[in-house]
Amino acid sequence: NDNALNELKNQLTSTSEKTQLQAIAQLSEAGEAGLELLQGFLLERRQAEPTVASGKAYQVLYNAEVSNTREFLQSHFPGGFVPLDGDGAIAFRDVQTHLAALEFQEADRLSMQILCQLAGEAAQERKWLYFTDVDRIPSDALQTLDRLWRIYSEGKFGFSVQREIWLGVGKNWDKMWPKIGWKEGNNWTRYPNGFTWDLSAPKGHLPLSNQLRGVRVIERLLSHPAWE
Ligand code: UYC
Repeated sequence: NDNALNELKNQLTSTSEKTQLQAIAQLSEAGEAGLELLQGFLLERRQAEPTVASGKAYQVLYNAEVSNTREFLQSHFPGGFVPLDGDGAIAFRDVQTHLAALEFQEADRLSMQILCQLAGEAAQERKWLYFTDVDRIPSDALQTLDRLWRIYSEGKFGFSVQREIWLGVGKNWDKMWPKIGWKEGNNWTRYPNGFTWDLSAPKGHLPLSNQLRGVRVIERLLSHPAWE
């Protein structure tokens, strides 16, 4: 009813991210009226910095499979919710599309591909990063990838999220791995099927960084000047 919808609409503007996310989840199940409120929410935030709440609202609408909603997104956000332009914009847009569609495995693969491309010719050919390559990756590229991962994951995924956890365990990798679901006891989580490719994953689970050649790559990624 109208009262309940109005209450949810108010909750969308809450300063608590959790309250916002709860309201979005309920609106996503409130039929066309709920979707319309979410559309209004996105329009009001079109010029603002994308947030976990606005990213979630976009994701819900993107996956709603309602033709009005599809037309709305197409006319107001034809290039995706986060405006991406400049060098390599197409690759970032691909990542955004998969994240919006909750296709986290493909988004993960493409993210690592972008990092290799930005890290120089050697890394691009090798298709994996050597730790000294990481410093060549521009901060704004890392920040863009991180923002995309965060806003389409309810704030769960992204390098900056991993960095907070890592700092929280005193940079101790042995404590880090089980926390983010990369190791259980003595067993490494197996790529790809051991990993959890949805939002039920633990905080910091994605994006992945292969540990086959040691921790120095992720160490450089999480200590990059981009996060200062
Ligand atoms: N893999 O185990 N991983 C691969 C992870 C390890 C291994 C790719 C993450 C431990 C091999 C990604 C973890 C290990 C390959 C990840 C993990 C291991 C491979 C694809 C938990 C054995 C085949 C991209 C830390 C004990 C490729 C890529 C190869 C692939 C990610 C084995 C994203 C987060 C130590 C044999 N693993 N990886 O890098 O190079 O190839 O042979 O971390």
